Amino acid sequence: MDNGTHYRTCHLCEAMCGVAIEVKDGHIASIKGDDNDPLSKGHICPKAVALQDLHEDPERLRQPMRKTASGWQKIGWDEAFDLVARRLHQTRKEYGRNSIGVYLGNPNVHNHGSLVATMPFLRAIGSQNRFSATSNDQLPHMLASLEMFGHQILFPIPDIDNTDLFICIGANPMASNGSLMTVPDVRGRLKALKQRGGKLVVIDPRRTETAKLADEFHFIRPGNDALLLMAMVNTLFEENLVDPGPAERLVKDLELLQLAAVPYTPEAVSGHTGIEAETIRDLARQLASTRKAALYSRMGTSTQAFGGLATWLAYCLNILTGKLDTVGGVLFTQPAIDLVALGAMSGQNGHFDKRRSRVRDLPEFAGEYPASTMADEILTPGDGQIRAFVTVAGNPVLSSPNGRRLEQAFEKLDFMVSVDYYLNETTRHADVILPPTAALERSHYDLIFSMFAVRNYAKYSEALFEPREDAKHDWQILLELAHRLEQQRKGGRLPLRSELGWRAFKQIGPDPILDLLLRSGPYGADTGPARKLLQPAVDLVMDILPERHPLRGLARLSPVNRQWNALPKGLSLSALRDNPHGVDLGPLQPSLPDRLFTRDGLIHLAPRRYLRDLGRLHKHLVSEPDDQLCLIGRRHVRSNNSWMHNSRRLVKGKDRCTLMLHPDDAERLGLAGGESAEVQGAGEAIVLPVEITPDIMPGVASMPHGWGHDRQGTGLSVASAHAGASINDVLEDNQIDQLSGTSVLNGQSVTVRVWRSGKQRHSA
Ligand SMILES: Nc1nc2c(c(=O)[nH]1)N[C@H]1C(S)=C(S)[C@@H](COP(=O)(O)OP(=O)(O)OC[C@H]3O[C@@H](n4cnc5c(=O)[nH]c(N)nc54)[C@H](O)[C@@H]3O)O[C@H]1N2
Ligand SMILES: Nc1nc2c(c(=O)[nH]1)N[C@H]1C(S)=C(S)[C@@H](COP(=O)(O)OP(=O)(O)OC[C@H]3O[C@@H](n4cnc5c(=O)[nH]c(N)nc54)[C@H](O)[C@@H]3O)O[C@H]1N2
Ligand code: SF4
Ligand SMILES: [Mo]
Repeated sequence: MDNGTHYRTCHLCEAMCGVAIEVKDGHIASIKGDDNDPLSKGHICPKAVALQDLHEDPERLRQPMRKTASGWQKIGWDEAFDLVARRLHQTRKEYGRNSIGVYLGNPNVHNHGSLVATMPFLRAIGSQNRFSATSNDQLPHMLASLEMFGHQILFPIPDIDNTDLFICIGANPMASNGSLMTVPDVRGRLKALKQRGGKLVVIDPRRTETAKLADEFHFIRPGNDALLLMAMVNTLFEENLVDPGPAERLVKDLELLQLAAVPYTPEAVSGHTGIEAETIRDLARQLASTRKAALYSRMGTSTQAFGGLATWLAYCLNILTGKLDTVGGVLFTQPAIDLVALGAMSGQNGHFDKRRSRVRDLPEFAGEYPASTMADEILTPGDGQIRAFVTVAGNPVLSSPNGRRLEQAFEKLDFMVSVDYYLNETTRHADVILPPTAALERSHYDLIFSMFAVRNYAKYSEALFEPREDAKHDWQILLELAHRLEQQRKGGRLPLRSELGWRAFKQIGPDPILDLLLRSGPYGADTGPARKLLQPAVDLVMDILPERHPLRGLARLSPVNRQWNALPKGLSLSALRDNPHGVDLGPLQPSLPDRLFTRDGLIHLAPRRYLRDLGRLHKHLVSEPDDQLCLIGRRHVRSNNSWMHNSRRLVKGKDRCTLMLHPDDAERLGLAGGESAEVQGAGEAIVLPVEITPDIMPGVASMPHGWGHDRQGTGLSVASAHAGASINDVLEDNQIDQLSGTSVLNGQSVTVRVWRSGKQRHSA
């Protein structure tokens, strides 16, 4: 890279901030916010500097590694690919295709090359035993989108820049910078909301950094959001406040929802939620009476015992009060590369519960089983038992519940391979590690988070540094493995056509595919006269074809679709290269009914599976509220899941892996601030320092996830020196939201006691 300033998207979290990276003599001299980025306008968070730390980290692996009796050994790529393909194929041949397990971690969705290569890779593996971070995260949102709108990644995004009331439940965007809402500089945007007279309401078991900006804040007892939201639905019907507005003619099963809400009066849920009945009514009234309002829920409401119901009800509330498809409410985006429409075109709207996992009979979602059952599938003997495992950009030992059990499971495998550039808590169990290039050595286009942004926006970044000659991108690794696995399956040789196909794919890579998708997308290069000619035909097609016809999908997608006539045109890869700060494609726009993908073209307010799960919620409603201490998670702006603790600049300062306790609980337990507490779930106990604060609800303890770097045999010296403890060593993997299969990461009961230093502490 020549000296000068390079503009780029920060890929670390969902906010997609534009960064300006200054390079001098082949090194990064500074990383600043890009003032000319139309979405982030110069905003960055403290993590942006970690782009440099990650790039320069001497402990980042740069060559394939093989575990031997005498330790890790560097090997060449060809040898590594051969070994991995051979071992995986052997397992498959001996025990069947489902004997290979695959786990895909979060950074995959920040990497367009991986996204393009994942599908052929998974096909080549051919196993149904797939897992990902989704079931520890946003699965309930995907399920609600699938059930209600007909497509698993069609999310209603809060129009935060235009709203007058933002109700934020179970999310802390001030720390996380937003999720399923790409919102760089959320502080600035919330400040602007207040300046125009708007209001921020936060509902959380902890008075979070976001809550501290709120005009109104309510503690909620963890795991009870479905009750709160049901009582808000109940109030809307009781007080005749239901008015779906733009969605009026499109909603189906309104009466079923009304009926379902009957038992959940504000009085009935008040004990469990810890929120007064009148406050609940007032929340419902405010939402109904503010024309531009958005109710937003995230991690805290999705990864809990009633995550499926809570997320569904959050969507329902926006619809019942006319916020869906309203400027200032929640809207569907229109991204330049429209994976929603592309998916629908090929019949890939998503699916749920098409098959069930072998050991615990849990439903698949989008072809994946819940991460909480990974260890069961490895440890339980029988037909279909997982014997070899692949992780790609994931650290499930720290990120999935009961990480200790998962570690035991990984040790039982015949073979394990990790595509990852760190020797960490997960990859230390692998036999082979295949490290990809670092992010600054590859180009970047945010295929996923462009779809969730609070403004339509497109940006492409060139690689900043030339990769080393022997380095491989994630997509190259995945395609090479896929190719070799296919060859093995066919006895060593592929038919000429498919051999050529694989070679071509490996030659081309993801960027020409981006170009094709950009050009043929809604903002694609203007087809000029051809468009005039084609337009009548396309209009006809749209009018006469049945909703689900593939041709209709094609027409919907093409830049000549009349629905998109008003959109700016001309996007292509070269157009994006000419605009290195990114291209603003305008504010979110109403898009109903065109953007619905349900078979009947309607919004399903009361899908059966939610109604069926209400039995469980009702049982909870009529149970006695318990007073056990329960554990929840939190995020900090200087940390990102489990894998950025090797950056000295990010981990410096005071210990952030602390157990927050309310003063009343601390007193009851005899714990003073700074003292070590032992936290015990059903399995392991962990030890961490206590932080006493009135900002946490009595009866609730909070600690961050992604720590616990004291395991032996990793190659992360900075992280190990700031080890912390892993919340997922305490959380059980048998607690899931029974509707969706999502892990319960918030609200599990724990016992906390003073830790006496004489006692044996778990050693890795
Ligand atoms: N208790 C609790 N558990 C949680 C959560 C919680 O809130 N509470 N949050 C959950 C959520 S939302 C998520 S998304 C998951 C995340 O869970 P995971 O995705 O399993 O874990 P990460 O910590 O993101 O680890 C990412 C891994 O990818 C590697 N990596 C980073 N960049 C690249 C790359 O470009 N290519 C490759 N090949 N590898 C790369 C890193 O070295 C690291 O090993 O954790 C979940 N777990
Ligand atoms: N700095 C930083 N940014 C990140 C990440 C990170 O690790 N660090 N991770 C990224 C990822 S992968 C994701 S998915 C997003 C997540 O982004 P967010 O969804 O904003 O995640 P959190 O900050 O964990 O906020 C969850 C909130 O839910 C609250 N909560 C816990 N239990 C309950 C409950 O039962 N009810 C209610 N109402 N609230 C509850 C917690 O106290 C917490 O404030 O963040 C992304 N951004
Ligand atoms: S908020 Fe921070 S980590 Fe997230 S994209 Fe922006 S600079 Fe990167
Ligand atoms: Mo996540």
